[in-house]
Amino acid sequence: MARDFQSFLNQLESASELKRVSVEVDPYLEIAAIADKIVKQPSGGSALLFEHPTNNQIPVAINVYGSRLRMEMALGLDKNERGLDYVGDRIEKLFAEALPKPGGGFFDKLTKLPMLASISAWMPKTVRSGICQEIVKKGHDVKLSELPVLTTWPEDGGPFITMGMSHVCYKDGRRNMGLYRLQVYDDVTLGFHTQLHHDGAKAKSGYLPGERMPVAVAFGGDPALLYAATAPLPPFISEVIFTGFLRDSGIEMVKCITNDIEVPADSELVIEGWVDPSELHREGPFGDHTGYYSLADDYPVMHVEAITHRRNFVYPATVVGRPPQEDAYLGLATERIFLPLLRLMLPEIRDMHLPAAGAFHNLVIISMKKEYPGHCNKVIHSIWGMGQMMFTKCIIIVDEDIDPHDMREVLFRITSNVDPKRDMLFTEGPLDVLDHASDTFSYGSKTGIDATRKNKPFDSYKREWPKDLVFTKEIIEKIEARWNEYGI
Ligand SMILES: Cc1cc2nc3c(=O)[nH]c(=O)nc-3n(C[C@H](O)[C@H](O)[C@H](O)COP(=O)(O)O)c2cc1C
Ligand SMILES: [Mn+2]
Repeated sequence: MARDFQSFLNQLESASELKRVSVEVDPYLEIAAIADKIVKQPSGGSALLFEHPTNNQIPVAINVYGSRLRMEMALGLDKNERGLDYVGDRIEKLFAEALPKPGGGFFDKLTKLPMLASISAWMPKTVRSGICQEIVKKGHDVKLSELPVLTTWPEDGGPFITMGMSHVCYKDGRRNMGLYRLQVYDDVTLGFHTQLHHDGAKAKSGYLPGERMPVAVAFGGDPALLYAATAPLPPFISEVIFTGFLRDSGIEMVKCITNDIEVPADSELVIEGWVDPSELHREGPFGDHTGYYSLADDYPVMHVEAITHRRNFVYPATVVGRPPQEDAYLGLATERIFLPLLRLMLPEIRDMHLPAAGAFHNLVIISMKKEYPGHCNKVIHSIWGMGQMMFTKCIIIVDEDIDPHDMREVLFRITSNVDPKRDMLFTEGPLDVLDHASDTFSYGSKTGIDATRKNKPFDSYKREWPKDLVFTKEIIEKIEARWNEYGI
């Protein structure tokens, strides 16, 4: 089980999931254009290792997470027949085991001991040294221009770091790790793009103007870390402990050279520094995951104090852009892993699909079992109240027997079952800050569409709802048994 990025790349190469590019390729647009073409292949193409970026000795790895298989490999699930759904099963079991059984008494408590032991195994362990500090550069030796940072789209405001996991510390000591892009302004300053609704932004708002919030941006390490950095975890759950849960073993952490933040010891590269939340600078424009350039806006600046790395490090990058991109597979993992959690609160939900084209927040399709009048509306409103799902612009509900991943089926049900005036619900609420359709920043309208059959007694439909066209089991079996006879 690979626990550092380069071991993971080797594992991918052995599984024919990684291709090396040995000719010189330019980090300015060229690498991005190649990666964009590869990731749009049907199952995400292969991971790429650009061994010779122009004017640079540092190899660039891209599209590492860009397929369902590689996403599963990153979480150590490729040999598990439930794949990504297995993590959801574990979360469900964890909750089921944690809750005391009525009348369970002492023996019930005893059965919880193994669970408590495994939880302690997920905790990070502080170690004294790590490969990420084999080389330490401070003061005048800090030069961000030495990194092969990509410029991904022609009208981007500059080069952007896209696979750096920012570790920050709340004022009360809690830690947070998130994947936020960083615009390279010069050799020692970066744009710190923590969006309004994310924990990264909340952490910095606890610091007074002029105060320095320590930050460390780590790259690589256990391949599951990157997933955790993107997962919509509530603020009280540490992404590093969550990674320990995903891998069933805690991450080794080492203290930074210039501040008290701890970073995964097996990281490829770490950029240490600080952010004064009151110091803002123009950030962007940037070709974003919405498929458009997001407008330039003011964001905090990160001042770099040290760069540390392993002796021969690889620089991880990704292209953010018109879907599908590599992040669609991170989103797929979230869809599968968080479904059981959602079902803990909304057990009527059967399945859920966030199509890549909807860029995470634009479209969610849910299949559910309808049990009372207004049930679909209840689920739609609940989704709008659920963590980062609050951004969803359009929620579509289909019946429990409909596969929400089958877009042909979903479109058929929407177009045939929906009476638009009756079945479309409109409201207003928070939107992703990157949404451009609304007239107002981060606020706008939303719709919920009830595409279920309108059966009595739950719906006030006055006529008789027609039956679905289905062949009987007998006739299906008969034609299957005789299929070769037909000669077609
Ligand atoms: C490739 C990629 C780039 C991202 N860039 C940003 C970004 O620049 N700013 C941001 O706030 N979130 C960005 N995100 C989303 C966050 O990583 C994600 O919402 C995460 O759950 C936030 O965690 P937090 O709530 O702990 O801050 C990005 C996600 C991906 C997959
Ligand atoms: Mn968080």
